[in-house]
Amino acid sequence: LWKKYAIGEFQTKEEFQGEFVRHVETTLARSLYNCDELAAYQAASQAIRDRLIVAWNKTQQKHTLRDPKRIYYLSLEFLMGRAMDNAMLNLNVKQLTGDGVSGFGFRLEDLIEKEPDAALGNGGLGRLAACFIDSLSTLNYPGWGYGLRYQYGIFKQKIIDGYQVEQPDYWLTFDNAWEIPRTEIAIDVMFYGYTRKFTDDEGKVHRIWEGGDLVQAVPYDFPVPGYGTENVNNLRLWSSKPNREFDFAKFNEGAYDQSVAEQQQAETISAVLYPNDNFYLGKELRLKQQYFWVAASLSDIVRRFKKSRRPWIEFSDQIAIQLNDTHPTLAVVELQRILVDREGLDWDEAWEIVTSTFGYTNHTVLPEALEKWQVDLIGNLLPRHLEIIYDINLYFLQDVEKRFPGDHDLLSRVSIIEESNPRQVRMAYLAIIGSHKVNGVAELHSELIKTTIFKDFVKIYNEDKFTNVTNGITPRRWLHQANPKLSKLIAEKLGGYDFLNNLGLLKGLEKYANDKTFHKEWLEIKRANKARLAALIKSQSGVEVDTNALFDIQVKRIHEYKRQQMNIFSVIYRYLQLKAASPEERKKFQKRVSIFGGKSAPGYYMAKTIIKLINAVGAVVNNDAEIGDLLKVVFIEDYNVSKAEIITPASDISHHISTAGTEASGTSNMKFVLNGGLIIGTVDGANIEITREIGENNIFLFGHLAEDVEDLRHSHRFGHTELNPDLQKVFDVIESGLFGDANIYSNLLNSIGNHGSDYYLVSDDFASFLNAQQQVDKAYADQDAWAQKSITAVANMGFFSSDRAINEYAENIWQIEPVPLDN
Ligand code: 26Q
Repeated sequence: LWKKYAIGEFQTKEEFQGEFVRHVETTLARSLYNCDELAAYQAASQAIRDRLIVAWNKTQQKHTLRDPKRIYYLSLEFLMGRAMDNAMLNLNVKQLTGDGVSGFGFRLEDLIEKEPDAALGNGGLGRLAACFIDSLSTLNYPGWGYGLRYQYGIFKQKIIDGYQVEQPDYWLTFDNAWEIPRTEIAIDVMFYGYTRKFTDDEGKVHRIWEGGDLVQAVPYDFPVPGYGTENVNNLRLWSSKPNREFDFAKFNEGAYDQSVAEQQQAETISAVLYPNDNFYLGKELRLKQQYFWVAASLSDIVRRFKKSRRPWIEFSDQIAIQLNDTHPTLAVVELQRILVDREGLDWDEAWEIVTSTFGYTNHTVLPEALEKWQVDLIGNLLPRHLEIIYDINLYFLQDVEKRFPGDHDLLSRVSIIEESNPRQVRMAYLAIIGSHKVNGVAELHSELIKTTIFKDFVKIYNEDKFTNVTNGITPRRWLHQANPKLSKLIAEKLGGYDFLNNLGLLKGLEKYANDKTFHKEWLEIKRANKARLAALIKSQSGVEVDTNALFDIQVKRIHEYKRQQMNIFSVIYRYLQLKAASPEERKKFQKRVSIFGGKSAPGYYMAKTIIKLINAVGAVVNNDAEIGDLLKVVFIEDYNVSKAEIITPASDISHHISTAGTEASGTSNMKFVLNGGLIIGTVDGANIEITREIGENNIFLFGHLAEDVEDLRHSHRFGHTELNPDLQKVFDVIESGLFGDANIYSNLLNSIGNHGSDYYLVSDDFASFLNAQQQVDKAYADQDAWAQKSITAVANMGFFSSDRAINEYAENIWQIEPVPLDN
């Protein structure tokens, strides 16, 4: 395969070294004698970039020539992580690059570490977008990502005195080899202004939008290489720049200072990623970001379509646009505006094009995460768009009224406009109405949206407007790159690396599930990965952990619904049991390292309290000589994609313990199992499908089911529910001040006990959770049985490749085909 499709000219170490030296001397204007690690990383990345660009150009030319239907994936987040290792693996040049740089006295691992993460996302949704564009390229689909080029990614997390402190992530300090600025394609985007009626020569009445402020959108292109193919797709990220003409006017009036101030205003639009995960904040700047990115992307897409000189009716035969959550929903309105106001199409004809172009993916049922923008905010910033939203709503409600005459409750329930004070635009409803398909991200989630938040729309539309595409992850980054040892062992058994393009082939491992020699190799790799994580922990927090201990991991955004609080309460419970035990009894306990990581939204008080509690527990437990290696509690600072690549392969068990019905899918659950870690989880999100695939003997499930949650919450409100007694013991010791001033934790504890609502059912699930933990300890004691579970699980993870997910989108939603490779 590689011979046929290998990209790039440097075939040998020497040729690479020639390119490397050229870049040190010309691109960096330095000499080899004055080349430190950072410069070496930069030179190596430039050499690899050149190879990428060659293939990228070929791919884009081929697509221009053949003009196939393309998918545009609109996402306000792309959590890409580092690019170099991935590019080397996909271009199949890692070995020779490593040999090449070592000839100059560098270690490739050290150079890789010099690259800052492209952390342009919060968590699951952003990382999903990154996995999806990897799969689009790998499967030879013509597909582009469109996003924002934030100057500051998700903040860097410091832990100071046990508390989270945020620091800005300015990731563009050094030249970024992985992006190509396209200053020549800058696009003007308008804000504010007013609308005006106007009659054309034929007496037709139009409304136009004018008189607003202009900001320029400059694209930066990020090549996205596929694996085992020469196909390289494009991720286009927009950066905001002041509009030159606009500046000049002010400048000429002599208002130089004001002109510069406005310039800075324009630049703020793409300055910073909003750090809330699963939480909606109605800030004007966020709305500006959304429109800026949507308008630039659509202008680009429409321009490309117009170059083909096809009739408008063919628009959706050529173009599919996927809305990654409601963040790009204004695209529905913007396309309708372009078609009607600018291109002169009739409303109905335009609307048909719009609705056959868009698909909408929902990622949450949490009410606090659903976007609703104040009508006045939209009306002021985007006056024409508000008019169009009202028209879309009018026609929609007229249709509903015709089909369900007299049902006024229904009309007010499904109206895009919520008649609250102030009035709000319900973005999810607009996205549903403007799309031909709506999908959830795991089976349970897709059922839940049909029966809860969107149930009226199921009645209004055909049931098959709503569908499911279960999430997936790319095995290239999350197995091959993150866990090279395991990938190699698997390749040895399966006779090659084909499984990286066809993850179903992992099934071939099943026949080794009872092979004791294989168990040894398998567990040895786990041990090595645990040692790698232990070194990271030691270097960061100074805590020494025993790699013989069971590594128990929960890394993800900190959120009450994800229930890190329940996990740390169970750790405290374990500590109390250890303390109460005699030295003899203690020896029977399974050694554990309880590892946490994740960021809290800066303004999320409860989540920050949970972080403080975890760190405070660590400070007590880790310094208790009586306990020693029996229990360690670690909080890993600044969890990000690069750290996930170290952490994921090192887990024995990981936690995916959201209150049933709250986690739409989860994707780290898939990463952990693919790397041979088992999981303890609730019957929620993709855990359910993981169980179905790998077998219920190979997962530790616990807790109430989604269907019971409503009743339980009701009983909290009206019944007298006692706190679980074991949880009460935990609360007692927290309140005794063992982990510092108890007042710090009182709001957290009162949200659960003390007549708190315990909305996330921590107390209701606690007994079942402790029981599942015991099962884990018991199972881990038999290492061969454990290895057998782990191997069986990995063998059955093929379904969770993002390649499978992307093929489903392509077939059922986008109607796109791969573009075959040239020979
Ligand atoms: C909205 C408005 C204003 C500011 C921020 C936001 C915002 C930002 C990010 C709202 C939500 C998000 C992120 C949501 C997210 O990551 N959801 C996760 O998506 C994953 C991929 O489908 C799922 O696996 C997770 O279950 C889901 O929580």
